[in-house]
Amino acid sequence: MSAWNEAVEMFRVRRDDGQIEFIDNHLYEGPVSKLPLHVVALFGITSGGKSTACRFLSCSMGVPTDFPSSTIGPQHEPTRGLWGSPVVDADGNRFIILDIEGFDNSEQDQKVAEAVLKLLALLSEVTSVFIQVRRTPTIQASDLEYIATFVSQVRSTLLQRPVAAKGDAGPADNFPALLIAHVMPLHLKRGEQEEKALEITKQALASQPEVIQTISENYVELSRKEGQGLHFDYLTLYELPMFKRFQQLMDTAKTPADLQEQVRNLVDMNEEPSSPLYKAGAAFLDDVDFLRDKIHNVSQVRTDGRGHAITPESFRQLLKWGVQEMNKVGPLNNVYLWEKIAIDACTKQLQDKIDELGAKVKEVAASQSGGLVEAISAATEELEDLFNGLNLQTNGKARESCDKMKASTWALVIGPFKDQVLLEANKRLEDAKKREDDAKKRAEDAKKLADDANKRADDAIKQVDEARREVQDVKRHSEWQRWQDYLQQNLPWVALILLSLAIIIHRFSAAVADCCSCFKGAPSLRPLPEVELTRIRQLEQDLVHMQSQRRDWPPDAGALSR
Ligand SMILES: Nc1nc2c(ncn2[C@@H]2O[C@H](COP(=O)(O)OP(=O)(O)OP(=O)(O)O)[C@@H](O)[C@H]2O)c(=O)[nH]1
Ligand SMILES: [Mg+2]
Repeated sequence: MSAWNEAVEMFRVRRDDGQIEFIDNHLYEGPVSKLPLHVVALFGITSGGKSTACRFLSCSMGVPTDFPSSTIGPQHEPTRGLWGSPVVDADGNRFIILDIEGFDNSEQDQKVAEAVLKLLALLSEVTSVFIQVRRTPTIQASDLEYIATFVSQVRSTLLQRPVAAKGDAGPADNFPALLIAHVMPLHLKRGEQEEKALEITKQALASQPEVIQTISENYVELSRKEGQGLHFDYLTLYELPMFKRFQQLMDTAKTPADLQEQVRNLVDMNEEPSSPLYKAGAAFLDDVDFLRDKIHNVSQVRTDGRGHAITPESFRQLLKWGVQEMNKVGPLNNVYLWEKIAIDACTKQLQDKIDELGAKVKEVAASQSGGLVEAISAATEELEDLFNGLNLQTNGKARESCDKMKASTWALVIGPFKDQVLLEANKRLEDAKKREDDAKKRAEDAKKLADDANKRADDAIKQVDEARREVQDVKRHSEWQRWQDYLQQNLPWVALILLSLAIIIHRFSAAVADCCSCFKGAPSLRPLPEVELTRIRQLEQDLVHMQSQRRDWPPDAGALSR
């Protein structure tokens, strides 16, 4: 087992005026600060054995803590204020053990006693398990009155019971569990301890039912026996008979393991070696382990005013703010208390963020390189995001007041940069105007260029049309030329063919006519066939001659008529 941890002082009660001082320390920091926390608080009358129980319980839970315990007798130094162990991982959860200044301390005056009660009132909002450590020879029903009185005092004078809670607290209600750890020279077996709790409850119900009612309304139900809901559990811590030796071991043991080993070896010579009480030290340590197991069994994380699990961080908020409120006069409404705590929590987060963002903005402003407007607007947005992420109840006081705080503090941070922002904004405006003019000019130039381009394009189209037309003309011309050549080459032949045809037709028709005239009578007036033949022959000769000299075509009209 590792070395002793120092117990952490969390509250100091000023002896002169009973004011409670919150001592902010590292207890609430680190990676566990946002994880659910089980708070285990030991309370009871002074010299009851609370600090001793805390020391051994912390060893048993794995976070051995040097809770300052007092010595019996004139040197008795009582615990003052509130001390805590570091947060410990046990049974898969995180626990913190608290040792509270005892009641009825001879040095306490009324104010200090009230302050202790206030501390308990505060703790009743976050504690998962309250352990009343008592050291009386017996326990009776009337002994419960003490716890009931304390609870009712807390509820009636300091902290109102949540309005939502009605009747007995059920097993899962947001209330603490109550264990009574009775330091006595009796070592009860496990079953016997539960029997004892039932017996005490039955006795109390018969004689003082209002006491049981108060306890049932303010502590969760832990079990049900014979139809009776038990709102506390009872167990014993074996009271070692060898006071001096025990205290000596606590004062001198080098390490927690060393202490546990030596305590385990403590034997009670007055007991028979066969008796379980012979091994007194082992019986005591066994009881402490049983107390630890009970804690693991009954402990459930409490929730804050918004229904969120208590964490080291919210625990700190409660202690810090709660104490300020408790230092004023009660009674306190617990809704109001949680509101205050929520306000403090969000105020702190906002303030941290504002400090961080303010530094960034300052840096940008100092660099004089522009961008201040963007820096401020980005920072404002980041701040808003944080605020919205706080999930404060809509229309709640906490939201309203944190919103106000945010607005006013942020205004104070960015106020000094107002002139610089204005200058930057004006310059931006001018630049923007200039840019707009430039853009306009560029647009005009572009339009002009576009017009020119359009015009050039039109011209080009025109030129293309013209060229196309020219090409067509050339094409047409060359076509015509081709025809001309063709005709020049082939026309005489065509004419010759046609002429031949005409002659053939003529000769044929003449022959037909002659034939007919033979049969019908007088010869026709047509020239004689010999004359005709001569003419045709002449014509043929002309044609042959012309073909040899194409240029003379057509031959003059006289030649043809001959
Ligand atoms: N023999 C014996 N002595 C015990 C036991 N528990 C506590 N003591 C002694 O009782 C004395 C007071 O014990 P503390 O643990 O300081 O008691 P406390 O309740 O913290 O006292 P205050 O802080 O003054 O309220 C110490 O000298 C312890 O040694 C026990 O179980 N057996
Ligand atoms: Mg003490």
